[in-house]
Amino acid sequence: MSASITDVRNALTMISRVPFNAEAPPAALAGEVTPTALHYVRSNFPFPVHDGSFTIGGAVGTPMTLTLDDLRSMPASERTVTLECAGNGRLGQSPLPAGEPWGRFAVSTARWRGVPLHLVLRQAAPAPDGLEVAFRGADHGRYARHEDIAFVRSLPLSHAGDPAADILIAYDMNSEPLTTEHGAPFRLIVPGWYGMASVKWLSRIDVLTDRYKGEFQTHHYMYHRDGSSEPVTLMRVRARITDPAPSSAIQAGTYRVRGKAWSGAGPVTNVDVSFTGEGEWYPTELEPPRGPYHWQDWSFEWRSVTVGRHSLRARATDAAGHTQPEVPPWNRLGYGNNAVELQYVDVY
Ligand SMILES: Nc1nc2c(c(=O)[nH]1)N[C@H]1C(S)=C(S)[C@@H](COP(=O)(O)O)O[C@H]1N2
Ligand SMILES: [Mo]
Repeated sequence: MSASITDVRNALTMISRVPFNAEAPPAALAGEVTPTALHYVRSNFPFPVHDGSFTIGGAVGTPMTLTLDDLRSMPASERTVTLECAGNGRLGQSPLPAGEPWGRFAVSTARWRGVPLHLVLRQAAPAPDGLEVAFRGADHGRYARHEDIAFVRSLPLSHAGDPAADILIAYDMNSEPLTTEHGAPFRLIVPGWYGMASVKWLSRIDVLTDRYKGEFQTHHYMYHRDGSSEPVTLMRVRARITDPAPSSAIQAGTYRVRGKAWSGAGPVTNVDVSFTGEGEWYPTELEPPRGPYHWQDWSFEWRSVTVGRHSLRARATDAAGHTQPEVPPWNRLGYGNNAVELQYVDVY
């Protein structure tokens, strides 16, 4: 076991040891990016052994195998991307769904560097009747009713091959080579989507002429509710108060409340705060956006704070017109809980 994995295990809040799942510490989410050792980790299987290359095949004119050196010799892009697990906030859903018991900190932001996916796909020359692209991780194991399956997710070819989608095959995270837990030697980064789309430990890319129907595409990562189901895709709009920190006490007077907000469906256009239950909402000040996929900083000057307990809430709205609900949106597997969070603060 490498030193970096041990460090991460000590710094994060562990949810499960094998497969390794852990939340970021709340304090790590106040910064511009999350330090790699504090970035949440989500894995469905034990960390795999990776042979250092991946193959592009299926319905393509030019199948090929690429190594890390091959990728590093191609044109590179860097993107700062906020990644959130679809199961983040599951503990806030009621009745409690099955699944990893994520609290609120399966969300982080990192700077990813790698090759734009569309360049690699173009070299492989997808067939004209290509419909989807399936991405396979090297990790595998027993899962649900399966003896041994790999982690595989697909995207529509129209999205995977679109330069404007800014999808990367990333090999660096925060200017260092990817660590094992974040998908070394290379992984997909799909900006705007919940984390499951960003396949780690990439081992195969296949262009398909049919819809992909694997476990992680059509059984898990689906919103199941009232007999209907819908795939989990873009991150829902969400705001978070980072300062004052959870369970902190502050002095009476004036206090600048700070936080983050993000959405996969477009820029955050408003964040409002409230200081009472069912109370009035006040608009906050948004900082200039740092980038299209980077969480949005906001702040609010909270004046003449009186002694006692106060209930703080922040509510974000995005350019697509989505606003956070007050009540957690329930679904059977507990995905996409973007309900307004309550953070109480004791003032002395
Ligand atoms: N190969 C593989 N890729 C994967 C997963 C996995 O289990 N196996 N988990 C996905 C999920 S559900 C999330 S939320 C993100 C988490 O990425 P991180 O561990 O780097 O934070 O990885 C995604 N990529
Ligand atoms: Mo996830």
